[in-house]
Amino acid sequence: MNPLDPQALGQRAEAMVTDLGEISAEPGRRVRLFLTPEHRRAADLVANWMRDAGLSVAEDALGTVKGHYGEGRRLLIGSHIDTVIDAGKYDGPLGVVAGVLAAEHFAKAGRKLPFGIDVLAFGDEEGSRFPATLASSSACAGVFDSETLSLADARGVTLTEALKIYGKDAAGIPGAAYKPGEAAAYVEVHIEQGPVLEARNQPLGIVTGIVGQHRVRVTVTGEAGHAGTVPMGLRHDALAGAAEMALALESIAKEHLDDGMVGTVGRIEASPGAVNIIPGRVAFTIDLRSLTDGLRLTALKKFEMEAKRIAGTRGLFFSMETFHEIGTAHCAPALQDGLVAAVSGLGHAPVRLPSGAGHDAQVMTRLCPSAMLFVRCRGGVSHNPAEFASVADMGLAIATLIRFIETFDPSKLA
Ligand code: HGY
Ligand code: MN
Ligand code: MN
Repeated sequence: MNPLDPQALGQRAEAMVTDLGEISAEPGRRVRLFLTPEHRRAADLVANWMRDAGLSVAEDALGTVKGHYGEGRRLLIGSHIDTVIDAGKYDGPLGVVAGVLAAEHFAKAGRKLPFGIDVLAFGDEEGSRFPATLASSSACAGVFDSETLSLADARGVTLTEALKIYGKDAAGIPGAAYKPGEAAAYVEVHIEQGPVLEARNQPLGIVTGIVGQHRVRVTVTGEAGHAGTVPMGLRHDALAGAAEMALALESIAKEHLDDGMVGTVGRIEASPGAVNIIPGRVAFTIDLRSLTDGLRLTALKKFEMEAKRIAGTRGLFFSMETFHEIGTAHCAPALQDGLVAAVSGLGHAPVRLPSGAGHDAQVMTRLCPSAMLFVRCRGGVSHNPAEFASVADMGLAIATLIRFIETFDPSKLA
């Protein structure tokens, strides 16, 4: 086996993640959305990394950049290069950089493996531009929902139109899918985005499963009115009602802490939005997650009933619409064991843990056995510019990925 230098790998990863992190639509914060000029610049940077690493590069109809090494069934290694609004620089890019550096290790040595490696840079995991998420990995997994094409962003630009502007043709999306059997496995390196590894004082974790989630849009309609003249008892205040519903969501989620249930109202808009007008209409989002799909569905039903009761007592109208749902995905035990062996081989105690965050791996499990390697991040902070992973931990993760590849045997997977 070629010698590995985790520290050098970590330093290179930090430099690459930092370069990619400079690409943003806004000067003061990191915003890189699907099919935007920033996505184009990021994809071009990643494609150059892949070519320099000795990979051949292609791009599919949804803009996923694919770096190809070797022949035979594919070991897919990837993550996303889009971001949330005001993002950190590691969430997504670390997984792409890890794939490039791991593939380079074999390409530069001219190592012939009993399988090929495809490094994938997905353009839409966060769902920050269109009201859907995981579009690019869904296309690679052959499960892209064509209804997504008619979804529009905040400016009313549909995904179809955005693809055309980006120079892609939606007709090519089916061709983005790997053929059955072509992909032997998918592995994703990602920051943990939580506090567990830091609390356990361990650099790396092996993901057992990725929680299922619902994303729901709620609309509450009441009656706008003069903030000074309408007595409290005669109001139909949409915002006060929405606030009570948000608290109901919180208490429902707290009933299932043992299942890792979390409920979040991440965005709320009140109209007409003037200081002296009682809000007549409120729209807010719900993000509900839990390890057990059945519990999540029951909790959502319970929320809906509670929200209807609240609306009834306040003389409000209530409606809700699910715009994204994905079930809990279980990581392949054989791949988990391969990662555990690689982490242990590098002298670290492997921690197995679930992922409360969604990932491309969640949809790639529908294509092939999939697994994730988590990297400790400071304070568990993520979706925040303060996000941080150390050079040492990133280097260990890439060394682990290389060791995993050296022992990976597609024939051992069902
Ligand atoms: O929302 C998530 O869990 C992921 O970061 N997109
Ligand atoms: Mn994220
Ligand atoms: Mn991510």
